[in-house]
Amino acid sequence: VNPSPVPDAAERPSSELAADLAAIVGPDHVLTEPSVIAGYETDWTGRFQGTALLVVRPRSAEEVGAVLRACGARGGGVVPQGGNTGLVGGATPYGHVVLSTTRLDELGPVDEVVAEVEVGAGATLEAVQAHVAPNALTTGVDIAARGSATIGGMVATDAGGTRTVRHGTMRSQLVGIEAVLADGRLVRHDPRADADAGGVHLPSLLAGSEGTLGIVTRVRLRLVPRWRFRAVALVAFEDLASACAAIPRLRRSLPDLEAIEFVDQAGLALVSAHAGMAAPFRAAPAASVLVETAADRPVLDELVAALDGLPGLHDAVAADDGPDRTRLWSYRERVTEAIAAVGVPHKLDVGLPPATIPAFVAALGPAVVAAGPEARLVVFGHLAAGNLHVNVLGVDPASEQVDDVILQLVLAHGGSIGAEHGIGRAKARWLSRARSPGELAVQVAIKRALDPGGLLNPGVLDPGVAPAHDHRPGPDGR
Ligand code: FAD
Ligand code: 2HG
Ligand code: ZN
Repeated sequence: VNPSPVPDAAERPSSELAADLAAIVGPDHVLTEPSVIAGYETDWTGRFQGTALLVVRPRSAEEVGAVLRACGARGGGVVPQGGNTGLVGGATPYGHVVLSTTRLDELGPVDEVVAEVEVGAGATLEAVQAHVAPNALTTGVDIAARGSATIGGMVATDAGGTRTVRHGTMRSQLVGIEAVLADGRLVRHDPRADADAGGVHLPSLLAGSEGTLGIVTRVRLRLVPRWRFRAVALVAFEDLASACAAIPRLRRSLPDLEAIEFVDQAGLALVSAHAGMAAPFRAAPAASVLVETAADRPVLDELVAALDGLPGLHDAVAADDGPDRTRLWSYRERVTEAIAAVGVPHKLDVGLPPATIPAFVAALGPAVVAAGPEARLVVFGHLAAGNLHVNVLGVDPASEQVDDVILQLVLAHGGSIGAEHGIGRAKARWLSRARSPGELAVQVAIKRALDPGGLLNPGVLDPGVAPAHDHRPGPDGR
């Protein structure tokens, strides 16, 4: 998907800028060779394909500041990029400089007293999890892209994942933050004590800001216990309504509930075939739900008892920690990679009020069929959070028609157009439909105050952005 040119996209590669940046970060960390920068120009799905003026890889917050000052002086946008696993085109450059954060990967000492750790924004989630594991701690947020996704990218998108039912999203894990603003100024929120309130909360301002307000360089993260015992069950429900009705019962009966995740029939078939795993149930269920509980005491019996007698439950497979648990999680965690192996999907990460989920999903089928004879629907996601991932395969990646139909359906069901992946470029033009005018005015005012030149991530989270691919009327008829 190639958005209409943003004003600075006409800027040509500048050897002068490259030389200025090389003086800041060293020549090895300014990349201009087309074959080397190709990986920074396309998103994880392959749907968003842009071009980078160049890629610059600073090693410290001071270098980030100097890079932004140099880029600001020349004009032209800067796109922050971490692991490039984002799914809304938010880290894809369209003639911009890519500022890669992966060298900001320091791992600070673990503070066991308060269960916190300070890490560089470019550290991957997996590296942080491995770093704190010897202290019997882990991160509150966990996502399948842990091997590449960076802490800075996860803060910028306010990532959710499979444990939000227990620990909330990335925003809730933030104790302190360091960032560089568009003019190169360093700002920090570094509380001396855990109890610290009052004033504008910088971590909250930057969480979910998708690289448009500042470049996150360092983060102090709250950690959670790495429980000694886990139990997981993959449960077959006769329909999605029964699966949804089970949520409050499971919340009540499982005090240590960590995940309630959903995969539809198409998703389960796709992932089984892709991963070479046998189908988990004899009859393919309409709704497969993965339930996990974790504590410092054995929890498998408790989980099995909680499932007993749930209305609409047809079958279940349960396991405690070990290879069987990994296998059961694969049916959920590997759906994204199974979809990617088949084609370039349209991805709509949306939030729904729980009561509307069955009706919403029932309405998706006919809506997607109308998108074309080849269209294939896969729905899965974080059921307890009302967060569904609607994926459509077999539709021209450049067309936005099916995206519009689905987002319209989301709003008609009282839902939200972005749940955990962010808005990026993919959904920017829908912002004016999904947020109140007052809320948008505040967002625009904050952006103007912190980045008056519009240097950071042009087009992302921008309610005034032109339709991403072509000039068909937008959702509000413009
Ligand atoms: P990038 O893709 O590099 O960037 C994402 C956004 O953040 C862009 O707007 C970018 O400009 C901005 N950004 C990056 N770094 C910084 C920084 N240091 N400062 C300021 N802005 C920055 N997401 C979920 O929420 N939950 C999931 O369960 C989940 N599972 C996934 C599973 C797979 C297999 C894949 C491929 C993706 C998944 N994602 C999930 C999406 C993705 O991993 C998250 O959005 C993640 O937070 C992106 O991190 P990143 O480092 O790759 O960011
Ligand atoms: C997940 O929950 C991710 O697995 C990816 O958020 C969702 O691929 C998707 O649509
Ligand atoms: Zn998700």
